[in-house]
Amino acid sequence: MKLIGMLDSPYVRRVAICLKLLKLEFQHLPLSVFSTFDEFQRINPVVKAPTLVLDDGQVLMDSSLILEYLSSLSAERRLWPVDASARARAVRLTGLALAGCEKAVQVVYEHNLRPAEKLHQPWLDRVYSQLAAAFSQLEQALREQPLSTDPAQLGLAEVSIAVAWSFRQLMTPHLVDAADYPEVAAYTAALERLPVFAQTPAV
Ligand SMILES: N[C@@H](CCC(=O)N[C@@H](CS)C(=O)NCC(=O)O)C(=O)O
Repeated sequence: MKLIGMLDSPYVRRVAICLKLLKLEFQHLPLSVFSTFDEFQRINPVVKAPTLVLDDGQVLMDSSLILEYLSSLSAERRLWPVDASARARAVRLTGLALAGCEKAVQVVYEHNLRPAEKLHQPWLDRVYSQLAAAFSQLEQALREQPLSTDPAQLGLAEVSIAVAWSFRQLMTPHLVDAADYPEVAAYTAALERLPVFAQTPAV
């Protein structure tokens, strides 16, 4: 299997970390959807990161779908809790983390890809408020019920929260005051110290 995309993408990074948690062999090709667009396009004409190229040549995209596929390959390690109510919570937290990623990406694209005179402030304000809401909900959820930092217990919710917060910190540090999200920040810092995270760095 080949994972295509750069680890500064939270979507690529969460797939890379989960591949390691699932102990699946893969090769990583850190192509950029921007600076190496043509090379990326030759592998996946749609140019979406992450892209996963299977050994039989099939090209998968979308981190959630890729992770669903990868989960089916591992009998011993699960990325979601088995218990229905724990699973619902994990799905909820993962959705919040992914919304946080999506909104941070939108801010980056709005500032980096659109000419400054074409910035649409009402749209950006909406995105900022959605970004803050996603992390506020995560903060409250972690305050009510902490998540495990045991590497053996990590699943998609845990990985996605830490990856999302690190990405937001990296890309939009000016937008959110980390001091307002102490639980999310501390939880992320704890996971970033684990070997599987440290060996899969965003930068
Ligand atoms: N929902 C998708 C989002 C993936 C995504 O938007 N990736 C960005 C890189 S962070 C990308 O491919 N951008 C190029 C584009 O959308 O044209 C997923 O979970 O994989």
